[in-house]
Amino acid sequence: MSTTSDDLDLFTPLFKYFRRLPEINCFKEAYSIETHPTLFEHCPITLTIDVDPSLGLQPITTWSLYSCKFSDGLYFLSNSFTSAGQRQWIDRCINIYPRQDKTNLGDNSNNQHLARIRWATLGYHYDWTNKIYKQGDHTKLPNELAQLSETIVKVISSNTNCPMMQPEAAIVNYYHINSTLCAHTDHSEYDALTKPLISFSFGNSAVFLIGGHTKSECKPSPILLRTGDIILMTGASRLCFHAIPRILSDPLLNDILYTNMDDNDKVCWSYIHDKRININLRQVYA
Ligand SMILES: O=C(O)CCC(=O)C(=O)O
Repeated sequence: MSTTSDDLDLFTPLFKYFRRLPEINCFKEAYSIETHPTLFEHCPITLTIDVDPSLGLQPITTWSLYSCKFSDGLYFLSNSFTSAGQRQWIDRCINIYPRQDKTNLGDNSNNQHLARIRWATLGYHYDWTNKIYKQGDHTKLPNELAQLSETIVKVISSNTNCPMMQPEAAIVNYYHINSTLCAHTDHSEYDALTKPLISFSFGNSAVFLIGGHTKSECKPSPILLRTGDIILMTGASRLCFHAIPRILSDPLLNDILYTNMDDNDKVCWSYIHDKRININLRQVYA
């Protein structure tokens, strides 16, 4: 049987390539402002708003916002969290968000399964089998998470053509060093697909691949995501295939996050030192 260009999967080969590439080369080849500055366009931030100190953010004047030239509608934001702020989000992802029954392991109310938690959902819970959200399957989205994403989207929207969004559902992904996330699109959000999706990275680094609307549309681009980085998918990029082929052990993680540890920080460090946590938020209904 002949292969047409429609069948040509340009995504999987790059996924496999980064899966096997030596770690040091992943750090060099995945796009970052340091290694591939010409692929990012700096977007000046002009909006100044008061940011709630409990969100763990730096003053907005220190944030660095870029549009990604390789994926239409994709934004990359760095320098927005303080170290203490990141520790606080990691703490919530370890000690609060997984203590419920909407996790890959079901009930985790005593956090007895933390080491094996792969995901937890908050707000409207995603039904992974049927790939839908249900109106009735909802718990309150934690206020601080809603406030964090609203603040970031407000700032980005004021400087770009990204629309505002109402955060209604969150997925917290927990990655071990050998974990991957297969290529997928996020298209279950009913009529809210024109609204941005916002995604936060904490802990070890990752290679994030973003391709086209089909796996054959274009070769995916690899982005390096480090602790505290934020990406926002809007416009064309909102419905693009994306994946995590690789988690990378960040040699600077301890220095960046945990120089002076209290007892609770020690507990968090013992979890995160070989993990990555991603929190992503979406609007589900219009
Ligand atoms: O971990 C990430 O950065 C990506 C997560 C993701 O794509 C998802 O949960 O749909």
